[in-house]
Amino acid sequence: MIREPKNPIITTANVKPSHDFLKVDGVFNCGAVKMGDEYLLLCRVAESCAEQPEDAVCIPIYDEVLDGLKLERLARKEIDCLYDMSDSRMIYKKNTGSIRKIKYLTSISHLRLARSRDGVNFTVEEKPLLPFSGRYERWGMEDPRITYLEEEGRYCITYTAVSEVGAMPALLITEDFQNFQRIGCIFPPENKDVVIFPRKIRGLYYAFHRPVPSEIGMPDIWVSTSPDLIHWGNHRHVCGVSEEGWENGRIGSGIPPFWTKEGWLHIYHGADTRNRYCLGAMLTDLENTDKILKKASKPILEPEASYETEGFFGGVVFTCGGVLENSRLSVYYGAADDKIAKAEFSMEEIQQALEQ
Ligand code: MAN
Repeated sequence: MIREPKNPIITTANVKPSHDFLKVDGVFNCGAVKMGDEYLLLCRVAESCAEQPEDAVCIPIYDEVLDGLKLERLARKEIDCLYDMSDSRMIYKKNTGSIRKIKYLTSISHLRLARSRDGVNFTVEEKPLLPFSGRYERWGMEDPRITYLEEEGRYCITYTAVSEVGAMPALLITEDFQNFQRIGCIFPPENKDVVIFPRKIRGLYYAFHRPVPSEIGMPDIWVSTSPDLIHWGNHRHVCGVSEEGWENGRIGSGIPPFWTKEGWLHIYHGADTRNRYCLGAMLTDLENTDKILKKASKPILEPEASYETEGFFGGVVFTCGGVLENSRLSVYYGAADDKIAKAEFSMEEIQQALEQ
């Protein structure tokens, strides 16, 4: 595995805020695709208020009635008694009994395209790819994945629509990254990390996803099928978190799976209970996609470089996209929830990792 020497390849310094009253907190977790001779990264850009007033903390929220951003004001004098702000990503409401309830996110994310001819030097577009839409995106759009449907010549973009009623996977379809068909939310909350397979199997679309049960069960990876990309069923459990070690907290799909002769190669993330995120690899059966043929026991990428261990939320490598060319897999990943980095793997070394 080779970390790109120019890492991190995209940072907040490369991204213009979407509004003059916002600042960019992070550019990370990007979907990736090669379209013609151009590499496209669809990045998650997280923004918060550029300047906070003395007496309040302001949080940008999309208001679907106004069809624009509004600011939620939390009075500073109330913060200590009402909210737990110890996690840089979210604000919890204190004293809600046994359930730890997220009250706000500290930033709002949108999707932004970055383009490159060489897969390393990217230019980030000046504006969001598309506006927020509807009440389920009030807290933003996160963690996009791109699947090129080989037989149809169109791209599926899955992302997490976030609002106070939950985190839900939503779907956009495009042929050109200019015109989009909004399919809306395809799984109920809480669910994240949806990746659609690039080919149909026995006439059906397939997707891995990650529901979050609140009582029985754990945040594990599941697979479901659909005749039309809208209605999903036939839910099957694929892989659970481990009892101990690097993936004992939560797991979720990363890159849409790659078809190989031996099976679907699936790069995913695993976090421990202390929220350290690594990348793992597994191979699932080409037809019975809930059957794991091989699984690497150790992570294929861990947060070790300083840009991975330090940042908005340190100790995180999180991928949503990669490009496979000539038996080399370029994995684009979010590092510490505020920048984008790249690591290159040969298919041989991934094969070897799957055997161990
Ligand atoms: C969440 C994910 C990502 C993020 C990680 C680490 O579970 O949805 O958006 O990168 O946590 O903070």
